[in-house]
Amino acid sequence: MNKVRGFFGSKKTKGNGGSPDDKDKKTPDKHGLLKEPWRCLGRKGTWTEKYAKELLSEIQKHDFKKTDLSNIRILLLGPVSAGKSSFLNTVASIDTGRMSQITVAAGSSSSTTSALKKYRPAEKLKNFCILDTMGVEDSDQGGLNLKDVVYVVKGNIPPDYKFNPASPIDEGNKDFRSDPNNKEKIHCVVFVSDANVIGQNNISDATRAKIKALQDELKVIDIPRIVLLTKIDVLCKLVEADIENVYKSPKVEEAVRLAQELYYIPEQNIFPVKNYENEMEMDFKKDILPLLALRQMINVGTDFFRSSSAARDDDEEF
Ligand SMILES: Nc1nc2c(ncn2[C@@H]2O[C@H](COP(=O)(O)OP(=O)(O)OP(=O)(O)O)[C@@H](O)[C@H]2O)c(=O)[nH]1
Ligand SMILES: [Mg+2]
Repeated sequence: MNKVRGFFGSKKTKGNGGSPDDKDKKTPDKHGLLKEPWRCLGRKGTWTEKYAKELLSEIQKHDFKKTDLSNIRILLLGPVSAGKSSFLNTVASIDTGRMSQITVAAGSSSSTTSALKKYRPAEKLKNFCILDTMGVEDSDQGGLNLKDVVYVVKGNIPPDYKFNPASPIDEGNKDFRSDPNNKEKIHCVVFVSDANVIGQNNISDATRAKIKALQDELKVIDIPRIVLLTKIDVLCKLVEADIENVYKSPKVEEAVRLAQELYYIPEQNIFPVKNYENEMEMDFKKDILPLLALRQMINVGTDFFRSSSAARDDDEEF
């Protein structure tokens, strides 16, 4: 058997087909869990408070002092009710160390969030800010318009801008920033997606078309893209019972595989999470998955910022 360990310790089997040994590992045990995890927490990773703290300090280690940037800017995109605002509240809760609600999260058929909301953690976390948006819906009549998304990513739209799905922003609008600086641009785009919708492979053709069109636009800018798969506790009862089961859950593994196909994003950039939603207390174990996702967002966002700044500096020499 020829195994290579991927990014974050994800396990991949080289060669075609799998040995009987591999098939055995893919067969769930009597509880319904895989015998071998489909991903590991990482070399040093354990489901402990110590590890949660280590992730927290890794996120803060970047030093932007010699640059004109103070924060990596992360944009959350996704359908209505995918869990975008809940992720923002989850990050705020980790930052403050207590259950925090800085934006309204509620299940509803039309988007609860309608303005571009910027959140910058200020207590335990630093180095990044997150922008929450209105849901991207299948039809162009409701939710965020594709044109608006591209303007947000390029930094043309200011925070607190109230979206109007019937009328996308245009360059003549008084709020339009025609020459955004580095601090105003997005450095990492995060597609937030309900793992239950993905897991049932229940994606409409209209949604697929919209995702494809968005991906094509974003590829031109070459901006890093990450997928957050939310509500894994609803998808898998074993995960609801114990978050540690996430990497042994066949349902979560399948949802990650389907997300990879839908978004054309490599597996190491797809993160299953369970947001804080109606908990009364924080739980360090539940902090670990959002922290792993955040760490990657900040790492790839930093790389993007540094390479685009380097390209700009090169341009200036001519
Ligand atoms: N069980 C569970 N529920 C979640 C999770 N994430 C979000 N929810 C619930 O899903 C519903 C929608 O979440 P929101 O965070 O409002 O979704 P949104 O993407 O911001 O939606 P819009 O702003 O309307 O576009 C809320 O009732 C949340 O409590 C999760 O990981 N697990
Ligand atoms: Mg919202």
